[in-house]
Amino acid sequence: MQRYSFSSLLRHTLEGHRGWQPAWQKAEPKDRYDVVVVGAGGHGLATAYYLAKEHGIRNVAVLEKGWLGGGNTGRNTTIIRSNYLYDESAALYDHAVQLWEGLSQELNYNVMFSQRGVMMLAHSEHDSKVAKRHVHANRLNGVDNEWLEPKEAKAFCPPLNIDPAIRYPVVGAALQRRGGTARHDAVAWGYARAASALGVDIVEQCAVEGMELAGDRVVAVRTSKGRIACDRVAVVTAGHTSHVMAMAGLRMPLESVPLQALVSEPVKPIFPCVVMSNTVHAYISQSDKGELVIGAGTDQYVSYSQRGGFPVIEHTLEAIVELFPIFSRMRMLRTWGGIVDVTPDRSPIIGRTPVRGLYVNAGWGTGGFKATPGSGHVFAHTVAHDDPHPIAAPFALERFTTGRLIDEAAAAAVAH
Ligand code: FAD
Ligand code: PYC
Repeated sequence: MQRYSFSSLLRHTLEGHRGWQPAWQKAEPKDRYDVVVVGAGGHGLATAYYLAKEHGIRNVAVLEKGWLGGGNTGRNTTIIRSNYLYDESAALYDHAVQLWEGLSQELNYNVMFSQRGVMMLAHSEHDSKVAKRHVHANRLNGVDNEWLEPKEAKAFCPPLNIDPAIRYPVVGAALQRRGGTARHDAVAWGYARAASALGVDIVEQCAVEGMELAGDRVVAVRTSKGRIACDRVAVVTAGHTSHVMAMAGLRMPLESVPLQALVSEPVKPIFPCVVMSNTVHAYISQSDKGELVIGAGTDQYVSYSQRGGFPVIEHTLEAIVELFPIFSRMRMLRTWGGIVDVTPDRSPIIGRTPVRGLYVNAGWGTGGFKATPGSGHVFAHTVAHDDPHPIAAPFALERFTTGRLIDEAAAAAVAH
């Protein structure tokens, strides 16, 4: 790995970065791979990295129709937590948090993981009962979570308005101290660099446009850069999963809807943690640059437009201003949207499909960024062994025929 001294950094800057070694190699596709990963978001890149690192499968291509990290990975509000209700989910999301805790060292790349605490507000008796149920279930699973009374919530997050007369009064909050945020782009870049160093080909501007089956087995993908033969295909395309899986004749239990976010002008450090209100679909943190990062709810119609409806952010900002009156005069700089793939039970789908050699990792909906390392880790195992990783097994596609759903609508926060 190339290292830079201060004088070489200065020289590179003055020379306009001429001769600067790229973090990952821009590859052109070969004719054949052992595994083709479709989608260079965080999950696809993490999958490729763990395939190479932990399973010795290095003849791997990651094909991306746009630019690396340009999907939901680069569009999300970066909240990380593992306070989900069911045992299966606690295992999956906490596996991810444990990997986050060592990820900068693992990748030798600073992903800026910051465990500043995620506090989820309760605004009614119903909310507080649901939140307390999550607190108890989490603790039984060894996942940290604690109940705070309004004054304790305010002590943890001083800008919070706990006046009981407001429209969404704060009656308490569930706090996961190990939760926090990470830098989304750095996660994609870190995994890309590490995977590329292990021999994985990362091919941008290469859309998968079709799949070739021989009987019930996938044997190749057709792309905008030509046909690529392969033994296995791992689809990790978030909001485009229904479209990609249809190329193999499969219909997915997914709906793709826009989810949007926005950032304010940067200000000095003022907001020390992450706060979410699932009832009003509003969540907020402050980036290291100083911007307030604010997220809204989903639009309630299927769309691939990568932008959301104005009434949705208007509703979110009304709630934010009421909960944090000190932000009422902040100016918002930009908004954007991403297409999220939502399952009926708000849990992901990870595993094999009825087509042999074809695997899918999708349905993370509004909440997959937090799972990136864990998702890639268990999916790589599943693809490498053609057998689900024990943590991934409950999340197989078959649950929609057996009825063993994992209903995380309350924990999924914004996808209900
Ligand atoms: P992506 O990053 O979307 O990667 C999929 C890639 O597949 C894309 O780059 C796409 O271009 C590519 N692709 C699609 N079709 C093809 C094709 N035919 N050929 C080749 N490539 C293709 N999650 C959290 O945990 N915390 C949050 O705070 C949070 N906030 C969010 C806020 C917003 C506004 C949005 C939109 C999402 C949020 N999420 C959050 C959800 C999270 O962003 C996603 O679940 C996660 O990033 C999905 O990662 P991915 O790698 O699976 O998908
Ligand atoms: O899943 O924690 C989450 C989340 C926050 C904002 C969007 N999703």
